[in-house]
Amino acid sequence: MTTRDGRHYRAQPLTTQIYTADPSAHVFGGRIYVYPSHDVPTDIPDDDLGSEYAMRDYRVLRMDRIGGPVTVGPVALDVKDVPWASKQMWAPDAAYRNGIYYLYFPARDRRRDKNGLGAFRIGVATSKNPMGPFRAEPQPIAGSFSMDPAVFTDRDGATYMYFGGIWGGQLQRWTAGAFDPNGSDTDLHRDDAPALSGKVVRMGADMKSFAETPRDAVILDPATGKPVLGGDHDKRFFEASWMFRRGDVYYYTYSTGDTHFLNYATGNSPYGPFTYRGHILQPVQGWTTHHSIVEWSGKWWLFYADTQMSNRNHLRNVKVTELRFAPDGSIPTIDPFAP
Ligand code: FUB
Repeated sequence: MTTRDGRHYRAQPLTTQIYTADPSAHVFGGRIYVYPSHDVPTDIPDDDLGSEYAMRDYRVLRMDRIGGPVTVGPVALDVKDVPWASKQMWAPDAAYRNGIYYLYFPARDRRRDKNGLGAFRIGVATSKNPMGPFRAEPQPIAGSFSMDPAVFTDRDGATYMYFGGIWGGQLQRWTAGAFDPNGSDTDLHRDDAPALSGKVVRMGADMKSFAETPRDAVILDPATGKPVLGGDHDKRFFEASWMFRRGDVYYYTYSTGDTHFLNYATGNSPYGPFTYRGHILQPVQGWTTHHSIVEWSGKWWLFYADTQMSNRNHLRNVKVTELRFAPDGSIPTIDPFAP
């Protein structure tokens, strides 16, 4: 299929049954499970806070092989069953430990500040089935804030959550350690200062708590050896953290938001710092770009989303394509419109 202006889509939607975005893919028990956002139609106009992303529940996708049939699960978690959450069930992730599946998700806290704006928090829900249904903990994870959780378990069994996002993800409102309802809607407007960082935190053994205070996942500019600057929108972190390890290299990957790239930076520790290496994916059709990367059947795969089905920013569809590595570990940039 081609775009409205005649370009060729690299991949086709994994499902056309529902709108899906922010795909977090995992291999559990030899099958591939994708934990996406479940986009829904709304008349809410697009704004810098992402108000049009008014999602209310999650549904899990399952496939036996990449390219094979995709099963769309029933509702795995609904906002009405999350005691602390009010709205905007944004990008989730999942993990498995000792017979339990964990679903991590951001949502707006019901407790509202004086301006009526709920801060984003990150919650956790559990199930014995990777497709759910998941049962939510009554409170968000203590010490959590902002959104886009991505959970990574290292070879030594330690598990880390990467999270955060600027603009609608609110990281710019947390610089003083507490939520500032009067903070900027976008970023700090300090182009010559280090950019806001995504966060990384080691999880407690219960997989439902933070074992420490979240730290900055700092991205260094290879040209200066210093943190990427706030004004460098092609390189700086915006949202959509994802971590994977290949050999002894930790790949911290993320979206640049308003410049619409997926980027990667590498380091030798799950905490970073990470040195910026380049773009993974050129801009897709649609405003947001958000992904996951998994190894399956001897190859690496990039799950991402665009707006092929709707041509509307808030009604997305997830896709998958192969991701390759050069001999030096670099990732050749993928063109979402090339065959
Ligand atoms: O899907 C809602 C938000 O849009 C996600 O949390 C962001 O990563 C962006 O994809």
